[in-house]
This record gives sequence, C-alpha cells and structure tokens, in this order.
Amino acid sequence: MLTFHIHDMTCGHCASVINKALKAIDTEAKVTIDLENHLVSVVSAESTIDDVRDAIAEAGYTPKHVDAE
Ligand SMILES: [Cu+2]
Repeated sequence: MLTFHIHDMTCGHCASVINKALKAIDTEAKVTIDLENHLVSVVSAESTIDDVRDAIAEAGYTPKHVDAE
C-alpha cells in the first residue's frame, strides 16, 4: 500500500479528482481517501510509487509520500 499526504486536497471535489486520476492509471486500484487528514492510500498491483505520485501531481495536487509504518 502506498500512502501520500496531500495538503492541498481540501474538499470532496479534490478527493474525486484524485480518485479519478488514480483509477486512470490502474482501473483495478483500491483507493482510500481520508479527507480530514489529507491522506490517500492506494493499493495497486500495476502502479509504482512514481506512477502514483505523478498521477496526483498531474491532477494538480502536491503529494508527499508517507511511510506506512
Ligand atoms: Cu477541493
């Protein structure tokens, strides 16, 4: 699982844009969004950490990778 802190994901619109961007790189991706804490977790067999980071950045947001544990 890849987890990113995205400080500029501030509302439901942001969350849906980011969700869509992640599904675009892997339709099977499991995306979990914690809007309150500005966290997005992705489980994807297909995507690397760079793929996910780039997809979020291209959607117009600022992802910062967070280590799971
Ligand atoms: Cu927003």
